[in-house]
Order: sequence, then C-alpha cells, then structure tokens
Amino acid sequence: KMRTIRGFEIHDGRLSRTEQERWISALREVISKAPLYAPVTRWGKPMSVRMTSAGAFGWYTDRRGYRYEPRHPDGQPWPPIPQVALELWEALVPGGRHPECCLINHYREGARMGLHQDRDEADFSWPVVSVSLGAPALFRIGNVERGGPTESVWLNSGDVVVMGGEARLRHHGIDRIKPDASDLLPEGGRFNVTMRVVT
Ligand code: MD3
Ligand code: FE
Repeated sequence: KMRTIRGFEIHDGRLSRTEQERWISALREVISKAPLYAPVTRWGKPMSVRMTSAGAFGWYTDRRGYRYEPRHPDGQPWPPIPQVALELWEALVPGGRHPECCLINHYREGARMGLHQDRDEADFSWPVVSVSLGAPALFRIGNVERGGPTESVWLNSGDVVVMGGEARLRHHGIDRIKPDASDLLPEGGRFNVTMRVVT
C-alpha cells in the first residue's frame, strides 16, 4: 500500500471514504472561520490556487514575499488545527513535535502550482504530511537542485504523502487536476492539506 518515489512516501488510499468525509467537514468548519483567498506573489500575481490555514501559523505570501503569519489576511487568528489532522499526524510521526501549520490548498479546474521548494520552515528535519481530497492531481517530483529529470504521479482522493529525509527539500508541484464527478465534493475541485512544523 505504501510506495516510495525519490523519498516521497505515498500511502495510496490511506483514508477510507468515511474518513475523507470527516476531513471535508473539518475543512468546511475551518473555511467558515478563515475563508479561502487567492494569495498574491511578491511579483503581484494572484495564485490560481486558493488557500487558508489552521494552527498557530499560516503560510502566507504577498508583495513582501513568502513567510508564515499568525493571522488570516482579515486580521483574525487562524482557527485551531482539526482533531482529524492531529490524529493522522500522530499516526505517521509518532512521539514527535506537533504540527504548527495546517495549510489548506483548493484547486479548481485549471489551477496549478509551479515547481518549488518548501523552505520557509525553521527545521527541515521534520517531515511535511500531505492529504489529497477530491479530484485527482498530477504531482510532479523533481530534485533538490534546480533542473534535472522529474517524475510525475497521480494523487487520488484519500492518498497521504509523507515528505521527510531526502524528499523534504525536493522541488515539487501540481501540473493539473482531472475534473472529477465524485460526490465527495459536490462543487468539484481538489483540496490538499499539508501539516507542518514551522518554528
Ligand atoms: C515536498 N502542495 O502546499 S502536496 C504546498 O498538492 C504544496 O497542493 C501541493 O506543494 C498540493 O507546498 C503538493 C505535496 C507536498 C507538500 C509539501 C511539501 C510536497 C512537499 C514540502 C516539502 C517537500
Ligand atoms: Fe510545496
């Protein structure tokens, strides 16, 4: 059930349909308090992915650049990390630190995320855990240094990926999502949730 590609541990179908439904209701509660918004890069371009966060810190970008912030752009603190997320983290990273950021990305048809590294966190020895929900997404995995060959893998609803060790600083991105008719998300699209230790 678990496969490793370039250090990415992919747990296919880790979440049952019932667990996925529990995740979606938890996400809807977070989003009701901290609405999804389209972040703007330091070059002033809105991202096609909409985002929000839960936890002590949320990942943030605006014309000042990428960073973690303790508040939503509306000025409110981010809502607490849902219990279902803390439980999955503890199952995959037992006895370690707890996540301080739960970043929620929402992809509509046509949304994408270019190849990038995640390096705004203080300590890369902690893994990032990612949960995919809704439409399948084409995930591209690259290298630690820029350039070189990449490999692509489809991430499906209920898949969980653990990025630790050599994978933690690899370039990665989402090329596209596949329009999905499943009834998990009647509005369509895809959620990706990442849990991170930030400080
Ligand atoms: C590898 N998200 O939020 S999840 C991101 O599907 C991000 O929304 C994508 O890249 C998405 O930064 C891909 C897989 C992922 C997430 C975080 C990582 C891979 C990662 C952090 C470090 C290395
Ligand atoms: Fe990333």
